[in-house]
Amino acid sequence: MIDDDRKLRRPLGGLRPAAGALAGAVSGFAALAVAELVSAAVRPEAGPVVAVGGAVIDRTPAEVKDWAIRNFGTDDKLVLQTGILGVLALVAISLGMAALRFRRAGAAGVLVFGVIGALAATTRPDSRGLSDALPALVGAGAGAVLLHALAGRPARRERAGAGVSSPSAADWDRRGFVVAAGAAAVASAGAGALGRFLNGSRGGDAVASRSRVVLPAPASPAAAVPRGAALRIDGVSPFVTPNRSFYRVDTALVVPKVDATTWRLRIHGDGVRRPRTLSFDDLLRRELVARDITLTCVSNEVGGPYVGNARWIGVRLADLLAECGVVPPSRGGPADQLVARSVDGMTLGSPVEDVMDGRDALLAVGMNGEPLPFAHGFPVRMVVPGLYGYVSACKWIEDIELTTFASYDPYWVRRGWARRAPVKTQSRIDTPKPFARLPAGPVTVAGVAWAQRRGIDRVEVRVDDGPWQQARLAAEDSRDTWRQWSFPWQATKGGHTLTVRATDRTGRTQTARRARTVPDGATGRHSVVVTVE
Ligand SMILES: Nc1nc2c(c(=O)[nH]1)N[C@H]1C(S)=C(S)[C@@H](COP(=O)(O)O)O[C@H]1N2
Ligand SMILES: [Mo]
Repeated sequence: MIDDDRKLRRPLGGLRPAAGALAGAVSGFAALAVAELVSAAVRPEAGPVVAVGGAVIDRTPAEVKDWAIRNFGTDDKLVLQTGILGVLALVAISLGMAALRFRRAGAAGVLVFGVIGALAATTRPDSRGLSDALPALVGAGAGAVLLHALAGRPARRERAGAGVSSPSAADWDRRGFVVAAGAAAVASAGAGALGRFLNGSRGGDAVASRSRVVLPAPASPAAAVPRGAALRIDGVSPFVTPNRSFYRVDTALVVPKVDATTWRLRIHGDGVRRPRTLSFDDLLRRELVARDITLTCVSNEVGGPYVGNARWIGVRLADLLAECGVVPPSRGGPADQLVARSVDGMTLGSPVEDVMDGRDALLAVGMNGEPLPFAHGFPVRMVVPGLYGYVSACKWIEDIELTTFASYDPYWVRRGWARRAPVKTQSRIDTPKPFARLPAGPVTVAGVAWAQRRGIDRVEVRVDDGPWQQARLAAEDSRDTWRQWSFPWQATKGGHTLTVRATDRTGRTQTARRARTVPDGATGRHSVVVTVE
């Protein structure tokens, strides 16, 4: 045992560092693969990469999160997980190289990372307790044992006898090592693939419950979208955003799959004289309304993509709250903040006053004619017209607590975002695209503008430093939806900057002052530079 190390050093000869790196990489891979397999038995959210990723997201300052969204868009989570895997690969390789010299220390290093993963998994807000530690611990255990074995894989015992000609001891041992490492890698790939498969096919009950949902016809249907609300112009965002292209912003590395048949929503807190717990069927039995509402993310840059318009079906939250005995603060109620909590531990806080002021604040069960997609909050989410998503649109909701702004800061507020965040008036040029090359002559400039709760009254376009010229507004669906606009432009040769601004029904024109998204939404005007040839 004592001279394991020496034995290895000799046969592997000049390949020592490479062998160490390989041993480390294979052991790290094995650890993650076993963790993946165990997470399929526990729950996918407990997997170490998911858990550490979640912990990183939670600790990411608002500026950095915004930078990530800006640069990677909805791929931000993929980038994060790839980054974590990259770091782990480097660590594993280093540990493998260290293990050749300090065999125990290498294995211990792997275990340390297992403990980090386990800590992350058990301290997630949606953690189910100690069982969440298992994937990381078992995975790291497997990785540590493997690294210990590979790093110390003894040379061929002097079985062949010194005098017997064998091609080369070094070759034999090198091959033995490579075979062992290769076998471990193949076995790990199998375990990992099985884990992936099981994690991917999990949530069967949730999927089945969603496919069985039949949304009743809303007692209060949405008014038909007026003819003329949707312009027939190439390149303009469609008036209704299809579910598959609706933007998605959330912190969930694994999309929660909630079984609607066991789902419950609890309503409780300050001034809730009749607390209630509702099932999905309880909601479907209530009067359903359908409403077109444009949803916007506070992280949307001027001209950015995080805005979409859908026809939501749901129950009116204000009615439900009133039945529970909730009174808005303006009528003496004690609670001014409604905190919504999701199954993944997210918290979002909305002003009770806004939710109960007569607007169509919904507990939505349907989106564009189908049950909510899993990524958009199945079975139930909130949608409140006029408020940015992070202060209103809780997906996978399971709890509503009435409280005060003074006594509780929800998730995003703790990370530097504003407590209250009504949507700001904004407009966007959808066509032409930035840096487009266009032929001289007539060009249709077009896009969307939104000022939920207020409505859009005017959109103007400016070419270079010219005068503001009125764009043609499409018909208004409701003041809670965005409004398309178009502007016929006689494009002349050269480079041009097109700028847009909107004026809402309060008469206020979108400010030119640029503000960043943090803390309560970007301001400024969208412009697009084009070249006319
Ligand atoms: N559970 C949960 N709900 C959430 C979030 C989240 O991270 N977790 N993000 C919010 C934010 S910031 C926005 S903008 C909207 C986006 O909704 P969408 O993904 O359906 O477009 O969901 C909100 N609801
Ligand atoms: Mo958001």
